[in-house]
Amino acid sequence: AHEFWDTQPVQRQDRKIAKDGPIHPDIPLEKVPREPVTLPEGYYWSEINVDDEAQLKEIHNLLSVNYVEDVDEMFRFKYSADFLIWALKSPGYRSEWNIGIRNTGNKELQGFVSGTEMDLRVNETNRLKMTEINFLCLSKKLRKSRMAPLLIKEITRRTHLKGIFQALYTAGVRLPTPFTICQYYHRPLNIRKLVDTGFSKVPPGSSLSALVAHYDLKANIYGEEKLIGQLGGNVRVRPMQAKDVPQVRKLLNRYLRARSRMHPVFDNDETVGHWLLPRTHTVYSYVVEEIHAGTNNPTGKVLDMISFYMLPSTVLSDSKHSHVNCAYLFYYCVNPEPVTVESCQSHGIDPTGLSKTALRSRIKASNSELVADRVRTLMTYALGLAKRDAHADVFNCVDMLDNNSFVDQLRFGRGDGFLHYYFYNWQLGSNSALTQRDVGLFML
Ligand code: EN5
Repeated sequence: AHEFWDTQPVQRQDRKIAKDGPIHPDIPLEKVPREPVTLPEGYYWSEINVDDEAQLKEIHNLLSVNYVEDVDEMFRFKYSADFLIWALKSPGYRSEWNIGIRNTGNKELQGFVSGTEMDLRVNETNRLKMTEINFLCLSKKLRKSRMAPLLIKEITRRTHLKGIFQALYTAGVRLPTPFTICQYYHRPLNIRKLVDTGFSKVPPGSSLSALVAHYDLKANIYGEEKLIGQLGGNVRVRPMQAKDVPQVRKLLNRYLRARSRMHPVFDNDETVGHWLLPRTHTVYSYVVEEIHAGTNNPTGKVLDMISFYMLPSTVLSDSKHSHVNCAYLFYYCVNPEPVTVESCQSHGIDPTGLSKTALRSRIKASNSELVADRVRTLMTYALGLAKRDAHADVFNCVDMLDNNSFVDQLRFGRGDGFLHYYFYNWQLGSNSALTQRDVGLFML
């Protein structure tokens, strides 16, 4: 039993539900409490102004010392101050959703939680406004104080005040009740350092030099020229620019809708620009653009996009390295020329004798393969780019979306961590459960 979660509108493990929907109805504004949740004696609520460098540093410090660790307490997430600006100041952000708890005595920041409004599609039919909850953190000395529920109740109240009644969050720990559980995968880029810090082990019967060879990004992975053929000849890869935003927005929305059943809907260019335009040491994004055959001149058409963000982990054990520099796969989209009834023969499908439905399902399967191939090619680039441009030691992802199509061939290995996805006040019908592959939403 969970003292707190059992009182909250979250999906129950054992209950069968006919269809997707809220657990409690919307609450009229006049029924939402005007006063903040009561804190224990000696603490007070404090809205954090991220524009103020000093306050930003306070969040950065709180998280650096107290935020998420792996099960063995060997590594701890270390979000940079620039990263937090990116995460906490997206277009339309509300300062009152960056909530701190301070000590009355020394005014020190002891707890934090943030909310970001987003537009989500879940299972085709439902478009929902949700609050994405992140960076829930209490200082270690308050860990047993039962104050996390107070942070959650207060961000819930402030969300209700804005007429939003659903939320989305992820956690490494299992709570009541995840709608899907993803596993982490890791692709070493600097295996010596990973072994030095204990992030990676040399398996029995192997050796460091064998691992170095195994994880070497060969010229045909790292170098650009040789890969161009794989992407189809007349293309090149370059960092994403502001002028690409409108095209990327369309392609990304289309890809997420086609390939997943739970994903954000990007309805304006400003938001896409915020999340995807490159920021040194924080987010790296690249587009595959078409070039005129035999020249180096772009046609102006963007075909694919790939991005990753940088989130180092502090090494908590004794090591000559203080940090592991981790790249995390972020939004991507591929758009291969689709197979159609007209073009199916050139893709090895013989339509003669096939029923309409049989043909349609062959074409669908063939399109999935095209997508998988192209995702794999794109990720090959991403590994090299993460190493070259961001000096990443390891490239991480979870087994969501189309990620199963590359992890084995590109030599990712399973990590010991899991990412649980949760809704607040939204439950899924028994016939519309979501698997890892259905997830098209990346969290920071
Ligand atoms: C915020 N909204 O457990 C919620 N990380 O596997 C965030 N393991 O790094 C929730 N234990 O497996 C975050 N190396 C949840 C994740 C919390 C952090 C976490 C895991 C993910 C992790 C590493 C280090 C393990 C250290 C010992 C790991 C193995 C890598 C190896 C490379 C070669 C191929 C096999 C795997």
